[in-house]
Amino acid sequence: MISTDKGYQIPAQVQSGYVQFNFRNNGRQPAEMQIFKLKAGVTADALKRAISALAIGMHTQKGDPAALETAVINASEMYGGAQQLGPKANYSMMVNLEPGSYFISSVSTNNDEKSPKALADLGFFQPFTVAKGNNTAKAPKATYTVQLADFALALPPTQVAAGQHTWEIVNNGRQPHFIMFAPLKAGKTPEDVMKFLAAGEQAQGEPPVDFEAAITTGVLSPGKTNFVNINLKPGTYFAACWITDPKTHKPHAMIGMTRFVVVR
Ligand SMILES: [Cu+2]
Repeated sequence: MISTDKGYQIPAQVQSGYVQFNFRNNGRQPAEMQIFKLKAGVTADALKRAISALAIGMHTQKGDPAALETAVINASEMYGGAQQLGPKANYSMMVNLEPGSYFISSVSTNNDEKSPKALADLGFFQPFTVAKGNNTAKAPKATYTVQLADFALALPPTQVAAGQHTWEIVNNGRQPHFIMFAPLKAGKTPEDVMKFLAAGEQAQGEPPVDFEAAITTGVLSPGKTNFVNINLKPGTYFAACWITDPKTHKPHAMIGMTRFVVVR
């Protein structure tokens, strides 16, 4: 599953069951490759329109983010994937897929500030079919488990070991969730991060976490699980989910979905 500057190169079909996804970004910008399953009765065009509207809405900060997200939720089931995958970066994960009509897409825009376009309208919306077959792959063994809930993050109770590990990311909530691990900048503390978060749009100065170095899973619909292979370096990470709660209109990070992880 490769992302380029012009779109994706992905297989047309995979077999149902546990599927290993190896994402690779060969483009010059951060890539997003999220897995969407078309809900029954929804057309591919309707899903693409909902994804494009959300991408433009997030970019221009116009429109109600919760309503734009709800349109995507109503059109699809989300099975995770890669978000914010840097140029030349790889990200692999395993997910259990039922037969159906799926898409890899991006909920981002291009870099045209004057008239931003949704990447979904520029080739970053590629179909693939999940067909019944004789796939006997089993769920991998995970070293760490993360439970996503409305609205909390349950992480391993103790510090985690640096290096490549398989993490099981489970959405036990009733809303979609994901998890971002962003390293704290040198000299910054969890208190600095929580102050910055509480200030919201009034926050001053540089963020205390390095968002560009963050490792971010794709969005998971309720009940979905991803087994992701991630490599955390020693340090303290800010873990958060940024989906919007349709009731409070706040990002999940502002209503409980934050934690700090010490990696040694
Ligand atoms: Cu969330």
